[in-house]
Amino acid sequence: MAKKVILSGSTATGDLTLGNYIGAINNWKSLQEEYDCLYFVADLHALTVAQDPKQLQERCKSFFAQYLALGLDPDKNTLFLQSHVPEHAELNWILTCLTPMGYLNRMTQFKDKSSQTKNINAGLFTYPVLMSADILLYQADVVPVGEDQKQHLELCRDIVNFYHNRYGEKTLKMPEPHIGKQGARIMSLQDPSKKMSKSDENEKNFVSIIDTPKKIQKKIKSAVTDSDTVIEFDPENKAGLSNLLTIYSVLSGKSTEELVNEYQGKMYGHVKVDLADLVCETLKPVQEKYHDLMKNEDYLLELMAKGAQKARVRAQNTLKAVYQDTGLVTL
Ligand code: ATP
Ligand code: LTN
Repeated sequence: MAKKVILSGSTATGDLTLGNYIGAINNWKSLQEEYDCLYFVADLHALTVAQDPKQLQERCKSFFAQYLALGLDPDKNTLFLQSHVPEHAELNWILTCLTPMGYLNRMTQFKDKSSQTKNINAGLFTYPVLMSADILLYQADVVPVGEDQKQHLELCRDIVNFYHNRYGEKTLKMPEPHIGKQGARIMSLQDPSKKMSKSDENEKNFVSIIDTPKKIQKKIKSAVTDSDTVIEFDPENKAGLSNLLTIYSVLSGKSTEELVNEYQGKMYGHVKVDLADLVCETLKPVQEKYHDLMKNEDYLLELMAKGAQKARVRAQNTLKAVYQDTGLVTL
């Protein structure tokens, strides 16, 4: 039987954070043995925020190297850049013409992001439609994402329903979201009421996977906790400490209860020191691999080209069927 298709991506708006690693990439990695996985760098999505062209170009290469360094295997998966497969932008247009404005108006990520930005572009508003195109081009069965993307996945499912009602059910597959239980939402280190984001203006809010050990130590030690001293896992009343315990738990493989027992009678500072060491230790081999990869740009570009070629064949098949369904003349 054919393997199930898994697809996911991350927006190239900064370096990957511990949140992305724990909430997404770690999960992607565990799926690569059993499934037919496609993972891409969402560089077109990054353009919804003003980007310096030179910086974006460098970042996309670095981002791709970060995927590889975190353990995504280019032989087991299809790894590519979104803009290298033009069918994403083409299907995006067809789906934009099917999506009611009212549905997009409900998207909370748009509301959050547009309230923080002065110049809001139409791409930020239609962002989830491009995301639907990404998924539907490859007939993905399952889309592993963090909790923040759940609403976008629901919109994608609505779009599939619209499409099925208008053009029939043979071309587009209905995708299912897959949201990991633990670590689905890692919070900001300075403001544990909001999620950790790689594009956060304040870099103290996140740990990037390529931060130096010194920076990692500093950021974790200065993470905001409460003024109490009792070690408890209580995300509502002790959001800062609980966030640190969640990260600790995922990276160590111990449950949060085990950690709470282990640190009973100790101070928050002890948790921070040990966690900072664990994060540095976990990221050490990742960073070594990353720096090696970055020394060899030709190799990175070669892998990108191979990934894009594999992805394109599949994307073209779906797009052709969509063009036929919608009444466009195909040659
Ligand atoms: P941006 O700051 O540009 O919004 P981001 O850090 O929120 O970026 P995305 O590229 O939007 O990251 O997300 C990539 C993947 O990582 C998605 O599956 C998303 O759900 C997951 N993810 C992002 N932030 C977190 C987080 N704080 N905790 C857990 N998972 C996360
Ligand atoms: N919007 C996603 C990144 C993304 C994505 C996708 C994830 C773009 N296209 C398709 C899954 C499937 C985010 O995590 N911000």
